[in-house]
Amino acid sequence: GGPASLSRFRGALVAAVLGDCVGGEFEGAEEVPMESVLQHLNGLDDETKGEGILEYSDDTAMARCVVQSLLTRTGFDEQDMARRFAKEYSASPGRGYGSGVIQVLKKLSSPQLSDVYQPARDQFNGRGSFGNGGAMRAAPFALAFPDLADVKRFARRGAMLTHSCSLGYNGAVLQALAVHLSLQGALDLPQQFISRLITEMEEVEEDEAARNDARILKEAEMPFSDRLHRVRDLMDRSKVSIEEVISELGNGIAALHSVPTAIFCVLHCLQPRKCLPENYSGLERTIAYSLALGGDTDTIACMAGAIAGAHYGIEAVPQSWMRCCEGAQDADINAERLHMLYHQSSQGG
Ligand code: F2R
Ligand code: MG
Ligand code: MG
Repeated sequence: GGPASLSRFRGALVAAVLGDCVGGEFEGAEEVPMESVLQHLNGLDDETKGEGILEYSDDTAMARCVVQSLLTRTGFDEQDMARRFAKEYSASPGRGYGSGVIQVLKKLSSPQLSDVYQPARDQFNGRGSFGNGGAMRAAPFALAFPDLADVKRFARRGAMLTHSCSLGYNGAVLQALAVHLSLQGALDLPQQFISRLITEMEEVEEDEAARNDARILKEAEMPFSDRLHRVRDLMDRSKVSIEEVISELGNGIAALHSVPTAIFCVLHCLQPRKCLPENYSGLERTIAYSLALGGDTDTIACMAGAIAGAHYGIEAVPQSWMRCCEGAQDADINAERLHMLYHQSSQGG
């Protein structure tokens, strides 16, 4: 489809769920042989397996809250979104949430709470979380707002409900930007895509609070921009090993060690790769490659899935994968609703 087509919206939201569901198998594993990944993915073609056999985790649970909130409120409403996060956690606490964010979600359910951003600010002795929990649920912001400034602003504020450290919320901004650009067809020109992300993030990271957090955490002055430069360097190389990707970009639970990695997975898998089956679509390649990195596989595959799905569209999603993953059908329906909201907004309605 063309820029911002329905197929791209469906691809983005559905593939994020698939990445989370199929990635759960390997989350936390240090080494994941590609053979094991392909065996796991081939198993999804087994017709005898029931619907929704692979459960989604916190990544999808929170993204669903973001989607429902944006649709119900026809825009960003922090009170509503915070209430949905808290309610979802209390209804299904066993979705594999980060150990820190649980405190925030419990506090958000208090009727006495006057500032919904306060619990996030109290995390980690007032430093806030730099985990990737804000980024893993950021894709819907790109699917709700056509304007780039809105995508950045609301992805940031949506993440700050749980992640007040700039190394957490700026990861969400970067993920939402990547989905936004992919939706416009920007991955047709990969070099321009990465350059645009670098330019945007350099502007985002000019901020005093971001510079201060980076200093305290002893990271590069502009941590995400720095990692995106590394992504560009790796893209330019004819051969890159999984070990090099992990050592240059990371595969961990911090937004800084997973959002640029997810972006690299998408870029690296735009072409067929020797280690991956020839019959795989670009979307299948991206998800399989994300799992083979090990570490935070559900989240990296979820974020890479959203960016890749926005590029390839729903046609690249295997039906068998969709049948096996809890929440994939719901995502498909919600993508259509977001597509309507997005196009209403772009017409000024
Ligand atoms: N949590 C997991 N996976 C491991 C546990 C699975 C579960 N126990 C099970 O077996 O089912 N996955 C999910 O968590 C990630 C998103 O985490 P989020 O929402 O960012 O949480 P949190 O707690 O805010 O941060 C995660 C950890 O990062 C470290 N951290 C963050 N900020 C820190 C800071 N300022 N100082 C020190 N450490 C900081 C802490 O260890 C946090 O617990 C996704 O992978 C999702 O899939
Ligand atoms: Mg998870
Ligand atoms: Mg994870």
